[in-house]
Parts: sequence; C-alpha cells; structure tokens
Amino acid sequence: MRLRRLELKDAPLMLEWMHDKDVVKDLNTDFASKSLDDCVAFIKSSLNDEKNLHLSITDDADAYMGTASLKHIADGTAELAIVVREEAMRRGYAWFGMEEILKKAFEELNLESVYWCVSRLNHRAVRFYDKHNFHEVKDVPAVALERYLECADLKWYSVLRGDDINIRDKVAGCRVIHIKTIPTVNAGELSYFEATHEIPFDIKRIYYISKVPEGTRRGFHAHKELKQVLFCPYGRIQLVLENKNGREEIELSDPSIGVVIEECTWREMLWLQKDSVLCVAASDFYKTEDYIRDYDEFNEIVRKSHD
Ligand code: T46
Repeated sequence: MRLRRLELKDAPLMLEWMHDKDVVKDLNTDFASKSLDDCVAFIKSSLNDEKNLHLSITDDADAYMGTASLKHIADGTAELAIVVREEAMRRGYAWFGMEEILKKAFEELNLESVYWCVSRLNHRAVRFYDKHNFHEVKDVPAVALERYLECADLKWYSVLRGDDINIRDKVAGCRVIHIKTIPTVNAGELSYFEATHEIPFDIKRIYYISKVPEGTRRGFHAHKELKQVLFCPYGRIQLVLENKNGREEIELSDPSIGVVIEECTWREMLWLQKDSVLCVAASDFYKTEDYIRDYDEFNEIVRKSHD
C-alpha cells in the first residue's frame, strides 16, 4: 500500500466508486452525477492546490484504491476525508490512508488539529471510526459547521496534535500490521491473513498461549533465524521487543493488529488481562537450538551483527 499524489490514470477508478451506489449512499456530496471529465479536472486541480491535499491510496501495483484528503487547510487545522473503492473495503486500505494522511497533517504540515464528520446513518463509517477509538466531539470550528448547515444528524470527530492515536507502524523496527478484519452487524468480527500475501514468509507452524493468569510474564528469549507474526485475538498483552533498533513496547489488544518479527529480537510478554490469548504464526518448526535464552549472549550477537 502507498499514499502518493493523484495521477490522471486514477480517474477511471475514481469514477468507479462515485458511481457505486453502496459507496456513495451516505456521503454528503452528489458524486453520482460526476463524469470522467470531472474526475480528470479534479485530479488536475489537486496538483496545484495549496488549501487542499488530495492523495491517492494505492495497492502495491500502484492501482488507485481510494482518496485520502486534508481539505480547507488553514489556521493550523484541516478537514479529513477518506473514501475507498468497494474492492478496497475491509482490506485495510481506509485505515492505511487514515494513518498516513494524519501523519502528513501533524508531521509535515504541522497542523494542530484535524476534524471530520459523517452522517450517523453511515453505519459503516461510524463503526470504522469508533473501532479505531476516535471520539465524537462537540467543539467543532464554526467555519466547518457552516459548510454542513444543510446536513442533518452528523457525527463529528477530531484528532489533536499529540493525541494517542494508533498511527504506529513499527515497534523496535518490527512492522505493525493491520490484519484484514470483517465485521458482521451484532455478530462480531472475523480477521484473517494469508501466507505470503501479507506475511513475508511461509507459515510452517501456528501456536497459541492461553489460560495465562494476569500479571504473568513469559518469553525472555530471542530467535536466531525464526520469523514470526504475533497477535492477540482476545485480551490485552504487553509485548516488549528489543533488538539493534532499541527496546520498545506495544500493547496487543486489538485482534486486527499483528507484529512481524523478522530479525534477531529479544521478546518479553506481560499478561495485562487474565485469559488473554497470544497467537503466533512462525516460519519454521519448533527447534530448541534456534532459541537464545541468555540475555548476555543475545546482546553479544546483536553487537556483532551491528559491527
Ligand atoms: C516466542 C514467544 C512469543 C514446543 O514444544 N513447541 C512449540 O512450538 C513451542 C512454541 C513451544 N514448545 C515448548 C517449549 C517449552 O517447553 O513449550 C514450552 C513453553 O515454551 P516457551 O517457554 O518457549 O514459551 P514462551 O511463551 O516463553 O515463548 C513462546 C515461544 O516459545 C517463542 O518462540 O517467540 O512464545
């Protein structure tokens, strides 16, 4: 996945979602009446627009999957908008676009806040933002409210600079991945990943750790060659990772989040909640000789590989 400038080649796929009734049914703009020329004009105007940043969310083959925007950029704030094609839904593209555009807002454009709204009837969008822990806000800038005077029953969200939002994509240099997750109304979620599609190795072994009392610590070792994806489908587990990039921790509490460990990394796991489950997909069978259980030995190996 990538976030890049819009290109003219994106126009046909942009028009595709505009004419997709399911995608636009709860949006405030009349996209259904737009033409290919409108899309081309929009893309061209976006290239020299200082008040609005519209970027293309693409797949790994550079195909357009949706648009992530910061609109009406002024006075340290901007309005966020994300829209993705039907094909990109439930596959992590919207969240990827959201994280990347928020990074741009705070790290590159130095904004103080970003806000946006959705119709309360747009259950898919409301569920998406709520799932990612964004909260409804009441103190919305007046200029923003004025733009939506015609719209009834909106839910407003905002993120302030420094807010603890989940825009982390690395922990001690290990990739944090978003596992595809499909919600079913009032019936939970189903998460899945497919070997070699999202995971950079063939999976030879799956194991999971369960029935662990709260406060228990496990791990305290590294692997020489083994690569793993760790995720927590139930509960809350603190994962501490240490390698040549330093020592960092992450809380695993969302079934759609995983951490990929590909290099020699010391790991410690702390059960923050009783009965939390840690699942691991591993690149190889269980081999005792692959374990480094001595911290000094681990440090020596990391130091040597660093020299
Ligand atoms: C890791 C963290 C996240 C097996 O016989 N087969 C297996 O596939 C595994 C993983 C373990 N075992 C045996 C070895 C020990 O006698 O199960 C026992 C408990 O293993 P360990 O003390 O290594 O468990 P954790 O929780 O400290 O570490 C485990 C994995 O071993 C390790 O690879 O990265 O989870």
